[in-house]
Amino acid sequence: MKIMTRLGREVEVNEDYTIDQNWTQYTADEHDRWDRLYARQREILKGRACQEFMDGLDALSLSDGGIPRFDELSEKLMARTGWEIVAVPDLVPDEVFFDHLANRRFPAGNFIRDESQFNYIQEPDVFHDVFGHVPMLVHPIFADYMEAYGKGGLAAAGKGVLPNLARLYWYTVEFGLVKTKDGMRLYGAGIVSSPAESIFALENPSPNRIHFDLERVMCTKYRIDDYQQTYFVIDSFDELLDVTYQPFGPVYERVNGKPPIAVDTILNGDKVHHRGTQSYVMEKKEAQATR
Ligand code: HBI
Ligand code: FE
Repeated sequence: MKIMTRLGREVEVNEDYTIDQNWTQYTADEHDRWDRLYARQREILKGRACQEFMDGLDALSLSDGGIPRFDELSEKLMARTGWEIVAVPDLVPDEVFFDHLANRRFPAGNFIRDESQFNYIQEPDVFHDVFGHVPMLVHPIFADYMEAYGKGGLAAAGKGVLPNLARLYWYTVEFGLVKTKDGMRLYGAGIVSSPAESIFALENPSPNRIHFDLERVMCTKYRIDDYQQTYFVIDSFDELLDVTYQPFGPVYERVNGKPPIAVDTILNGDKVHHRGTQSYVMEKKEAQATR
C-alpha cells in the first residue's frame, strides 16, 4: 500500500509498514554524516551512558564506516537476543509498532536527518533508532522488557490506556536514567542520541530526577518539544522487567481515568533523587516575555 510520511514523501510499504532499507541509495555525504554523529556522541557518552549501553554499542560495531546495514545488524542481534531490525519510512501506527516489538522486531527509520538538522530532529531517523535504541537490545533483560512492552500494548488496545502505556515507554525506553555504583547514568534512546540532552539530563540542576514508579509514570505527561522537566530513575534493568512482568489489568484499572500529573510536579510520595530548580524552563519563559 501507499502511505504519505509526515515529511511529505509518498512511499510504498508492506502490510506491516516495513520497506527495504535500500542501503545502496545512501550517498557518501549521508554515510559521512552518520560517522560524524557517531563519533561525537560516542565521546559525549563516555561516563554518561550506562555500561550496558556502551557494551551494546561495542558489540554491534556500529562504527565500521557509514550507516549500518540492517541485515548485518539483525544477524548480530539475532545471535545475541533474537531481535532483528526492520526498516520503516516513518512512525508507524501504534498497533503495528506493538506487533513488531511483541515479535522482537525493532522498526527503525531508514532515512538520515539532513545537515541542517544535525543537532536536533523530531522525527525518529536512522541515527536515533539505530544508535539510540539498538545497543540496549543486546542486553537480554532489556530485550525482554521491549518484547513485554509490545505484548502489553497489543493487550491494551481498545482499553483507553494507550496514553498511559506511551508514557511508560517515553520515561523508560526514550528518556530513562539508571542509578549505578558510579552514579547516575543514561539509557533512554531519546537522550543518548542527543548531544545536548545527554548533558542536560544528568548535569543540569533544572529537571526533577525521581525514582521510577509504574503507576506514577503512567500518569505523568511528557514534553515532545524540549528537554524533559522530570526524568525517572531505575535501580536496575531487573527492576524494570520485574514491574512490567506483572499483569497490567489491575494497574490499568487504577490509572484509567486518573487526572494526568503535570511535567514538573513532585508528589508527596515521590522518592526524589534531585529536586529540580526548573530554572531552564523559567529562563526560557522570561526570555520570551522580554522579547
Ligand atoms: N513508530 N517507527 C516508530 N517508532 C516509534 O518509536 C513509535 C512508532 N509508533 C508509535 C510509537 N512509537 C509510540 O507512540 C508507542 O509507544 C505508543
Ligand atoms: Fe525512539
